[in-house]
Amino acid sequence: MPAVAGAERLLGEVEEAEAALREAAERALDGEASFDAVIAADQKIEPRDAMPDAYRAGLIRQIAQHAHSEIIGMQPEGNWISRAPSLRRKAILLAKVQDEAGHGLYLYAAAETLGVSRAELDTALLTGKQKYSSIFNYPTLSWADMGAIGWLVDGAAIVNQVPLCRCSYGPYARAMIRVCKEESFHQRQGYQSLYVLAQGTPEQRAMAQDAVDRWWYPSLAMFGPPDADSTHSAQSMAWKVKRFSNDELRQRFVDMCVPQAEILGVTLPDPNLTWNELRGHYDYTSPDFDELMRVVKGDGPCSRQRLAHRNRAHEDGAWVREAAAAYAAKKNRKVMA
Ligand code: FAQ
Repeated sequence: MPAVAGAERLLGEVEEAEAALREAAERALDGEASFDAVIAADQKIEPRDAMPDAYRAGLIRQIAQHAHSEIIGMQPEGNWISRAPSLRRKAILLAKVQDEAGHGLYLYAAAETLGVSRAELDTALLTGKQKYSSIFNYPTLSWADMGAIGWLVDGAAIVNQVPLCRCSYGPYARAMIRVCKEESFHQRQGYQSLYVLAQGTPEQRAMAQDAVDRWWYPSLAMFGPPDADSTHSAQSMAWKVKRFSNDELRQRFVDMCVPQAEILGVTLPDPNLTWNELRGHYDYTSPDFDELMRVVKGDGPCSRQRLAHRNRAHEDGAWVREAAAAYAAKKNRKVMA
């Protein structure tokens, strides 16, 4: 591209960015009326925009829980990195677990734009003040669990998270785009891994079926309580943070999994799974929501273990944080000099 055209294009981009900043500043002055107008127009709320305190607090709650889930979610799979059956599977699993750490970081960064610090978020997780997804409180008992988690847990995460790419808060929506692309890759690798087992020896087939039997209902519970009991859904949907209700997304997940299970050659552990012509959906048995609430409150099979492990890892990493902070301070001093 000729230099002049390149400079003109750059100037155009700068002017566009400045106009967006002016517009955002005007919106901030306008306060609540502007917030309502932005939501009604299906546009994005940005960090410098005025927003109701409850919108800010609700987003911090959801984004933080989501980030914590990605971080704690590394544990059940990390358990199998040293026991993967081949170098190829080990490399894939390592990369997947690293991706989850990355997702946690994008999400913590998105939460920080709302005025909460990373240290506050860390403390809230480590002390159990803020929660993380129920699913990561279940144990990973066999290698087939890696396939089942990829297929079902990442599958449920995608169904829940694709609509979040259209969430009304800009930094969260943008973080979700990349997260969803990576989750989609995770789901396919899980499906492929489970498919290999499901076509294998009788022992491997039994292992695949057992993993599906154990992960099915906890995966359904990931979508949260039924709509009637959901405390945040109505407000969250009015603010276009959530685009679909818990039950709508759960149904979408069931409808997606039934044909996939048929191709895999595994059975979903629900005798009531039947196509309902009238509804145009599969009927299914709901997960045990009392169990979900017990797990959410910290009484899951691995809840204590997961939090203790996270606390140990945080303590073990203290020297890395200190070294990184000292290095950043040194670099800053050089820039100022
Ligand atoms: N676990 O009023 P609602 C992943 C809580 S990432 C724990 O319906 P809301 C990637 C809820 O917070 C998985 N708590 O709440 C991966 C609220 O509690 P509070 C994480 C739950 O927010 C894959 C109360 O119950 N994904 O898997 C759960 O409107 C493989 C009442 O519920 C996200 O975080 C639960 N399952 O809807 C990583 C997505 N369900 O705070 C590694 C973003 C409900 O009032 C390996 N979050 N609660 O005390 C969301 O979409 C929503 O927050 C929902 C819950 C749908 C989870």
